[in-house]
Amino acid sequence: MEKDKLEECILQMHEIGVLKFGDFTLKSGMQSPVYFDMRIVTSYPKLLKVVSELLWCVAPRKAYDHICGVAYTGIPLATVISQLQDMPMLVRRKESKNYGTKQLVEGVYRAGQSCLIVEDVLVSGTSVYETVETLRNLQLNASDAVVFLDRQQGGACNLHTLGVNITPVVTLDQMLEVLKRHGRIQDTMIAEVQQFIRKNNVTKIRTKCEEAVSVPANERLIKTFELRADAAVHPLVRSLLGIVTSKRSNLCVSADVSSCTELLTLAQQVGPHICLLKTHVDTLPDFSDSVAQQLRSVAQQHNFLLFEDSKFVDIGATVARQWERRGAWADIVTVVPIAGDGLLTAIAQAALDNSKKGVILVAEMSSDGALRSAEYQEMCRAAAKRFPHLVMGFVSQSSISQSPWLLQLSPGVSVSASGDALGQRYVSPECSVGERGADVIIVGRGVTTSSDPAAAAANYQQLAYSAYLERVKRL
Ligand code: 5BU
Repeated sequence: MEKDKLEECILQMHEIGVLKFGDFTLKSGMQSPVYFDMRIVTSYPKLLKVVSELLWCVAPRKAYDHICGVAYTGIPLATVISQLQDMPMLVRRKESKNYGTKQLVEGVYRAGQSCLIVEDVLVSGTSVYETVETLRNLQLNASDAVVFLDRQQGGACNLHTLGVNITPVVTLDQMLEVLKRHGRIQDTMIAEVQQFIRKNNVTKIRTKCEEAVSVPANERLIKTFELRADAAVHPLVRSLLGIVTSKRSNLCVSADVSSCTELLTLAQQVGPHICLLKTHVDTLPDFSDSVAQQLRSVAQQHNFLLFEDSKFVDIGATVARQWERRGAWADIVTVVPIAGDGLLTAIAQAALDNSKKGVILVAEMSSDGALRSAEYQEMCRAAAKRFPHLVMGFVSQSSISQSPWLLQLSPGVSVSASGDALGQRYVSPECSVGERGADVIIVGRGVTTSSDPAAAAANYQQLAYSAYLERVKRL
């Protein structure tokens, strides 16, 4: 995205009164010191076009069968994108007509087609979700949304829980930063707005059946790592949280490199900044016991644990055979628990000392189109309950467990990219920890492709740990 274009757009929005500071009542009834009134942008056609272009820039994919704006302000924005990209548009009514076809969605579409949703401002995500629900009822694939401003009040996380990926052009914090840099806003106002956001960052979406879907201030997210270490069932959770607090690092670097020499070099470089080093040893042709031994000594030297992303998924008997090469050498392994208890039983038997081995269950992946099934997540939670001395937590993208003695590890984190060409999706460290509930972030290419991996790791370390401190402070 062009930074200058965005800055100019923000400054113009401030000039024409899109962004107002004062005392406002939001749609939800909440009192807010800041209000974003995008409706008036339609009176400024050039700005409307720029906003629409910026929105299209953050769309996770570059092709959809349709585009649909959330009524009302999302509609003109979607219209402009539809024109610029030559992409058919659907119009969702707020109420269905009681004459003619009585359709809630106007346009020509087929079941199974994809639709990008466009919104102006995100608070709880309710309006976006109403549009998603309608489109999904018509069997359209409505999993991606873009929004101009994310007010950072939990909407992105709420939507994510419902299988909707929303990407903002800008967050309120970023907007304030631009206004501050250009002398448009006083520090006292920034502090007031930030305090308001911090106090009101948990919102709820009410689905049709009026069930509250929310990001509750759950026990896992409220408690500090120190308190959670004391309450931990698994000794390795205690050890890991001890490392996290003593090194002030909740960063796991994913060492996705091509050779064992590179692996050992990277481990030395990032060692001081990480609590975990994650590997895929099946991608390293020269991995051997001796390399495992060397890695172990680097891990000891820098005080981190070794985490093999084995994704064991087979029947117990097969995993028992895979264990020697892909599991035995590491402290922690990943498991996809779809094959019943045999697999975890096999690991419990194969690990010589269960207190020194840990399993992380893959509950929810970071990539585009990944399974997000409530039934599967429940299977993961139940497996964790049945194997409390083996399972340390989950890899997931949202807070699937409230248990403070279990950990949430989240990959798909980058400070600069929004995804890769093969479906990986990224969020920032702040979003992963602050909004999605990660305890530990997992970063691969964000570090490995940097010209200075140590500095890149130090940056992720700082961002993720600050986001954790912020989370426990605010909840
Ligand atoms: P990246 O370079 O930061 O995209 O690497 C992420 C790493 O985490 C990579 O090793 C993946 O195999 C791994 N990963 C992931 O990206 N998403 C998931 O849901 C799981 C693992 Br589980």
